[in-house]
Amino acid sequence: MRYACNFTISKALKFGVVAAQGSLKSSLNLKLPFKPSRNIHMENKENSSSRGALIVLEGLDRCGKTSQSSRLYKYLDEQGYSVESWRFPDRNTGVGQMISSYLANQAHLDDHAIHLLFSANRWEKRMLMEEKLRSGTTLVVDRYSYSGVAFSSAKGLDTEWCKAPEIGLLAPDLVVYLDISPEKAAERGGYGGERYEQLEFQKKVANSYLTLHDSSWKVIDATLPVEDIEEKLREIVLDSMTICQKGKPLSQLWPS
Ligand code: NYM
Ligand code: MG
Repeated sequence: MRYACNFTISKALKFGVVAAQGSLKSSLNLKLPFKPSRNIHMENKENSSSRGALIVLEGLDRCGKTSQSSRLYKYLDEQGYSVESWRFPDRNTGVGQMISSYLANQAHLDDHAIHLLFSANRWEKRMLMEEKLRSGTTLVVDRYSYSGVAFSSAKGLDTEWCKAPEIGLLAPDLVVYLDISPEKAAERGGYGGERYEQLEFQKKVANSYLTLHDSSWKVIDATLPVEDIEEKLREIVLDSMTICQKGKPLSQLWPS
């Protein structure tokens, strides 16, 4: 059976093109020819709720998320923005190490148990995440709750059950789904020996992802040349960062 995800997502959801924003440095130069005094900054209400953006990249294994995340991080950093590159699972914590050995097939866990560990791995970073965003740092995050639900529900777990432990985590300002068919992703090679890195399973994950789209999602065709993806990504990310900088309130999963 021909896999329909690539067609459905890429063509059905039109990519929202936004005008590229200038760098933070240059926009500051434009708006503020003088150095603002501390008082002006404190009195400006809009400025006080200004924050960084929570940007999430999602997609199948081998869709190019990790390299696009690092290219995006490098670009934003070079432009002078306060930005950090994060990823889930975060394998550096105790919980992350349990997840890592599960993925490496060294530990065997009940599907529900590993789902909750992936979720706990996000919860243990939630407070830090909020602090970073409120302090004005933009986070570029490689996988988040959507991976959690897509991969676990692809095993047959109930979607609503999978979503429950994610409720209350910070909602991303932007989710970029790098859209590739499972067959094309598999052709790229480089599936390691990790659990889940199999074509038949990735087909199920792709279908699960389809049910998760919400208003924070944008889809980019992951089969485009790397530079084209990078350019589209920058445009939508800068747009999202501008909105957050103006004082968009933080919200929580799951958005309606
Ligand atoms: N994964 C990732 C999950 O099953 N649930 C989650 O919550 C997250 C964040 O881990 N195949 C799966 C998806 C991947 C695997 O991630 C490892 P990565 O980005 O390939 O290192
Ligand atoms: Mg992977």
